[in-house]
Amino acid sequence: MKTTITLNAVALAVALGLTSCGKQSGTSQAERTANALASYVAPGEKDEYYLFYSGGHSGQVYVAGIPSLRHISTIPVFAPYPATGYGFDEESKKMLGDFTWGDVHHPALSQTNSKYDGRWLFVNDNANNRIARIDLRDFKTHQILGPIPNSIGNHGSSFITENSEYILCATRFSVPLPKGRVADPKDYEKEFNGMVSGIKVDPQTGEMKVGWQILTPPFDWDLGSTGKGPSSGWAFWTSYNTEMAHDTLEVNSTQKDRDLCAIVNWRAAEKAVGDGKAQTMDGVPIIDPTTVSGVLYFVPIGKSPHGMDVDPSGKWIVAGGKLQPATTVLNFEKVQAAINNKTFEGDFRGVPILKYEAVVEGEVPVGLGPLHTQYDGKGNAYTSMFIDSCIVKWKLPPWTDAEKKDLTKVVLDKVPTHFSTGHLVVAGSDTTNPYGKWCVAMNKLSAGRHINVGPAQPESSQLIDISGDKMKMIAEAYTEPEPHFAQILKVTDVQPAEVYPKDENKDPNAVWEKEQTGVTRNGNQVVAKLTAIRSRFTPDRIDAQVGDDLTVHVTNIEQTRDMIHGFGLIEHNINMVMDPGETKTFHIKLTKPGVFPFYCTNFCSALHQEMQGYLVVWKPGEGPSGASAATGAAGGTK
Ligand code: K7E
Ligand code: CUA
Repeated sequence: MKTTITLNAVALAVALGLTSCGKQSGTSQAERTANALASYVAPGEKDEYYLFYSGGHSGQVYVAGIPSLRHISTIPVFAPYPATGYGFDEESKKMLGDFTWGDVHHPALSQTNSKYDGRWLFVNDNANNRIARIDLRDFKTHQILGPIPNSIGNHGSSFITENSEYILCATRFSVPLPKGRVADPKDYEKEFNGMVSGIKVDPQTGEMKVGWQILTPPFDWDLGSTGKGPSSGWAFWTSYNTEMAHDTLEVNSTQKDRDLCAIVNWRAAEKAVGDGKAQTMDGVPIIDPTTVSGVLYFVPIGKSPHGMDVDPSGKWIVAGGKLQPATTVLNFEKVQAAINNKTFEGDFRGVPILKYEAVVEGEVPVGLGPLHTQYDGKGNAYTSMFIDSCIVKWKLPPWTDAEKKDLTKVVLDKVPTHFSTGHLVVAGSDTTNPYGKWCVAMNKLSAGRHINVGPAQPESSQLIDISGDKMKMIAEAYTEPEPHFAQILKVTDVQPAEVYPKDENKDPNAVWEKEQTGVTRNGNQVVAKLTAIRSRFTPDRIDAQVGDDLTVHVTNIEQTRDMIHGFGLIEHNINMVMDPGETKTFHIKLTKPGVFPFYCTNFCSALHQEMQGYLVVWKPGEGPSGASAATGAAGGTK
């Protein structure tokens, strides 16, 4: 209770700009020039890295460049995005299903041998329990999996294993399972459960499916991280609410000094399922760790922790304290020894709790509100401080005896951020080979540091040079709500396509020649196949009548990069956008008579404005024979 009040007071002070970690010193003209040059990408030059950051409840992923911090493009994932026609054509509409938003928190680049392989980017949806796969060949969403059965609040995800075998997810919320079962929240402890899910990724195609799940007590699982090297095959999550409160969580879930983190042996989970030790619920093999041992362990971490990040060596696992002014460093070798020697301090519902003192290397006094930790691969850790509003650089173990006695000695540097930093990202931190060099702080408050845009303000991102002993604040930019985590990928580590080659277009309704185009009728089914090329649609007239089911396939037959055409249909809420070589389809029921122009929505040429046509919807029984009788003439109904 007391902590909560203090915390709120501090948070308020931060919100008012009253406190921050260290003073922001004025910069000299020489420093300003040097900083400007460090992030300056001259016209015609290119950034060195991609920054993929989650768009939070916008449901999207944003792509920026580093070091410029310029926003370059938006990849729509969980929400329609008319700019690229996403959510309007049949394929993307089907992927979105019944939802028009999602809450993206943690993007994860695919890995091979714990290094980015430049193939896919996976993102989670906290709100509707989904995972999406973006293909880095075309920077587009190709699959949305979910809602995942038996899983509610897909926040502790998406954490990828060393060779992209699995996306691992843990639930933020607990409910009575299977979904649809109802119990009184007062019976939370007994009736509610959380879940850890292993989402299997096809190594060739990236196609995801739910592999297995591990039933957990109704703790609120928080951030997680996967192992590598010595911790290969393991994964780790923090939790809050091991109090198992079901109301007023602000108070009731912050009672204990320590919460239990989960240590999961995902290879053992996979094996247990193979050995037939799982029971099926809602079609998914479920492992109950109270009866299947070796899959799940707990370790106490103080207090209401948040981030949980494995370092590039795979030996050190760092938990952010959130309500404790320290990060906790676990030593995986000690974790392994404690498991082998059964150094437990009891159990929770049959799951062993590792003895805290046996597995902890130390608590590093980084300051107030440590959330997330990243690494540069040179033995340094960087922790974001929500309350202190700064990034703290500190030294990972091994520590000297003198350092062990006084861990303030391993805190090396602090740089103020503005304000209330959530996640931070260091380039390649979650691989065995971080690129180092750059860190981006993603701040929750921008507190009027930009031109006034009214009561709601954007988030801010700040670029920090971490290549030297001292961190250097270089630049800042503003972003749409709301970046949580991000991934940084070297531009040379990915090879995006320039166009969709014609031979690869397997859409049975693709048309490339005028002779293949046209409008055909079968009963009340009207099908139009169009080509789009600078600067015309062929055909540019579609006749139909009220009551018809109209299907329109448009193929962009260009094979030139960036020659994009749109198909916007007036007063029908349709806007498809076709990239070069792409075919898209929409389907509508025609309910109102009239003449409805359609036009190219994406500027494509000097005669872009002229790229238009008409959908003529006749009243039943009216119009030319083409509207009511079967047609199929090349060039459309005339
Ligand atoms: Cu810290 Cu969802 Cu990763 Cu936001 S979470 S900050
Ligand atoms: Cu085609 Cu504008």
